[in-house]
Amino acid sequence: MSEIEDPGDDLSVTPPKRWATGVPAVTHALEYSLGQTTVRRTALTLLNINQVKGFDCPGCAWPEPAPGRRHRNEYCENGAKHISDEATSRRVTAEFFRRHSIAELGARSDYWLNQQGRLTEPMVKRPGATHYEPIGWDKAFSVLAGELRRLDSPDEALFYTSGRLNNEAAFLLQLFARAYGTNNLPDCSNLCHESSGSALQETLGIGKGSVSLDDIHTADLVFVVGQNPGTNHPRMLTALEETKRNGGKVIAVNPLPEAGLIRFKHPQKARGVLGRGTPIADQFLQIRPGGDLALFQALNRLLLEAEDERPGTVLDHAFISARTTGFADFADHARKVPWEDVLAATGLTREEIERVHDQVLRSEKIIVCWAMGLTQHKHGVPTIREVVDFLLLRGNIGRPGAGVCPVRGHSNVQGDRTMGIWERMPRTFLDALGREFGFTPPAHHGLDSVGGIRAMRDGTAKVFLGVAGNFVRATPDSHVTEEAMRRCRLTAHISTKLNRSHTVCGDIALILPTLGRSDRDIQASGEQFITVEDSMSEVHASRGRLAPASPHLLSEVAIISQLARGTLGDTPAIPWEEFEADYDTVRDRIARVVPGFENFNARVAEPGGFRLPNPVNRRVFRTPSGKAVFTVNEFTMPDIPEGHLLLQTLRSHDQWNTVPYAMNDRYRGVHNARRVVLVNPDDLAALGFADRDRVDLVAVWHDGLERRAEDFRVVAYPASRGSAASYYPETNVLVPLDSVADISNTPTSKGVLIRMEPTRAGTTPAT
Ligand SMILES: Nc1nc2c(c(=O)[nH]1)N[C@H]1C(S)=C(S)[C@@H](COP(=O)(O)OP(=O)(O)OC[C@H]3O[C@@H](n4cnc5c(=O)[nH]c(N)nc54)[C@H](O)[C@@H]3O)O[C@H]1N2
Ligand SMILES: Nc1nc2c(c(=O)[nH]1)N[C@H]1C(S)=C(S)[C@@H](COP(=O)(O)OP(=O)(O)OC[C@H]3O[C@@H](n4cnc5c(=O)[nH]c(N)nc54)[C@H](O)[C@@H]3O)O[C@H]1N2
Ligand code: SF4
Ligand SMILES: [Mo]
Repeated sequence: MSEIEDPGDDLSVTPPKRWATGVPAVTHALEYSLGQTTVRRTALTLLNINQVKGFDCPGCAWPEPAPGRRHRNEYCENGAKHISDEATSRRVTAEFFRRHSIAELGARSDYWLNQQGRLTEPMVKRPGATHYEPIGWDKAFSVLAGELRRLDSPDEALFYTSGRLNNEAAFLLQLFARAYGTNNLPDCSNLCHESSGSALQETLGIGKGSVSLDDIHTADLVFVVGQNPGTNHPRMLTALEETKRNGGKVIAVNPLPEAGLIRFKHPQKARGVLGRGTPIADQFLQIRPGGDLALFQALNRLLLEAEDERPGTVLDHAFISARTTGFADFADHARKVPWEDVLAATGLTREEIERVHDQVLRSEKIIVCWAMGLTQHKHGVPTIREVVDFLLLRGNIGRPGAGVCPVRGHSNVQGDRTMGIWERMPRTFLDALGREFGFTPPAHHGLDSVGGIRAMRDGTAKVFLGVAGNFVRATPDSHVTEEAMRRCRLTAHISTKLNRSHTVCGDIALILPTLGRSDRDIQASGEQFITVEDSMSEVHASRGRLAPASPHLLSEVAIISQLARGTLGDTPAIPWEEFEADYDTVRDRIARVVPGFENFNARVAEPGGFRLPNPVNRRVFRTPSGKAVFTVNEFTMPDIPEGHLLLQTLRSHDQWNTVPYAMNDRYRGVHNARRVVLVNPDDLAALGFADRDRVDLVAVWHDGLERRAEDFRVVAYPASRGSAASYYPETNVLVPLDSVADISNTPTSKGVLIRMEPTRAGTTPAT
């Protein structure tokens, strides 16, 4: 294993890749694994990932094929990197914290912090201290429980989770928060697919996707909008390859010509490795940032006009009249969408859009997939509602090969929501929970992620517990957020690895280290497994297979159960000890509280688990009217004044959310640097900049605060005009806390208005 250093900045650029995966991907994954641990542990890890008796990949939420159809190596390059990052042999010990002050750790890069390895024992920072010091588990729980009990109101506490958390721990966490008395359960979904949830709940009556892997395989046409699957959901390319083999078409919509959207080389098949690979997108629409609402409005207008010309042949009238409401108002509005505005907003030509329309007319079964390129814009919710309008028009909802597919991020982000991690769970859920455990859950809504930051900033939230995430790096307006966290009485994190959030402390701070997905979990009743739900509502078991990173680690279920006992005292109707001893008993309760989980333990014991029912697939819509809802969405033109660009903050190929694994973005050809901004050469010329210039990125926002990200290198890149792209979390300083999507309150991480200035920074590059 090599020595770890803070990465320097030594930018080199090669042409963007035209295809994703193939042999280099396999090599890169192995290189990363072997840099972290031994050959034996690498082999053991990789043999168990995504296998029926192994553990679920802790990467993204893309589903595995049915058990009989799984490949021996059912994982991708990035999945292998995620799991090696967890299975690393490096360790962060008490001695490490003695050597490094918190201030010193805070000055290190995200990369360096993560590379230190797995956390090994609970640590505390006491008021006024400069260092973390070891603390026993019992003492740690009593400190945290004591602070929780001391609050004037339970609503002064925040319980943040990322979608890495498993179902059992998530169910217990929300039970604990509600039994304690608050709905303050902000999560990473607030920063991620909340716009999808909001739009789908309103229009279809359930905030989840409706399609299965088989639907993708058998669709006639799949749209991939605002998504970079080659990097972020690599095995989605295998599914799209099958769609194409079955004669289906793919249309990609993106400001960037992402490698995976163009060609795919299957890494586990000779044909893929040696050949030119499969072309993925039949048509690539290089849209202007934020132009998707206009695009789908134009497609809807074309469908209505086609129906006028050939009545009874284009729209699914039987479906529209029996199962939907709002069609007339929607149609009135859609017919009036002006073409000149559509072309300006999308940057596309009318011919390009008409070509898509022709393909739509030839396709009986259509799926639209999307991710952060839609959800993280101010008009993310209206955009997704317009996508639903588009699908409803031809009855592309609730039948095989058709539907909505919000492609989820974290491996169990969808499951955590199903388990009740949401600040606004519906009354029916709260009532069922209260009945099962003999208490009255609070009825008023809790705080989401942005609301939680405001509350800490304003001093109305005082205790923060973060589970399985990196809150200060995941959230916008880094300086504001860090200040807010520092105002807390106590900040605590249940984590596997060191990250920046551990260095931004309240008066007291705790690090509570835990088992990862790959670690064996043994409790009083024997070996345990946990469960997860993927992006397509498949629920299955996951069993850790490796020796735990340290003998002092507790599982997340154990930590939450012990904390709950410490805080709430004896709660006869909530048997925390039993839950900790045997996770089957947690699942028995989930079965009684959460619809769709009846007989949970028996069903999850089946190889591959089971799929949760989605009423939309029976064309049952749980909206107030009982019907799917057409919506009227005001046309929005992203406003980019002259001299400015709309910046999107996105992921490089070599990072997992807030954690860079390497300083590269391999497919985009960016090497050894992360402080770069990708801009179209024509925009650069118009703005008076040149490739490799050093610039500051300055956000334009109406509160008068200057938000500046210093010393970035410009890279001339084939991005759509008016757009700029740069990596998160380095650019989170630029996203104003109050710049959020309408309705969903999701930070507008893909729509930050900026200007570039020659850098003010000295000649030494920042890390
Ligand atoms: N390797 C790896 N895998 C991951 C993650 C990771 O960090 N690393 N993170 C996981 C998580 S939590 C999530 S949520 C997902 C995220 O998955 P993605 O949504 O694919 O992630 P981003 O990198 O944010 O990329 C956004 C994509 O949308 C495009 N885009 C930006 N703005 C627009 C727009 O206005 N219109 C359109 N049409 N496109 C736009 C960008 O060019 C980019 O291709 O990935 C998950 N998987
Ligand atoms: N500017 C900008 N900001 C964004 C985004 C963006 O596109 N642009 N994307 C947003 C999105 S989509 C998301 S989902 C969030 C992600 O935000 P988070 O989910 O909060 O962040 P992660 O980087 O996934 O969290 C990494 C940490 O999780 C811990 N961890 C890993 N595995 C485990 C485990 O098994 N158990 C426990 N207890 N801890 C574990 C490790 O300590 C690690 O350091 O960021 C959001 N922020
Ligand atoms: S596609 Fe996602 S879940 Fe599957 S192996 Fe890759 S990272 Fe893991
Ligand atoms: Mo996400």
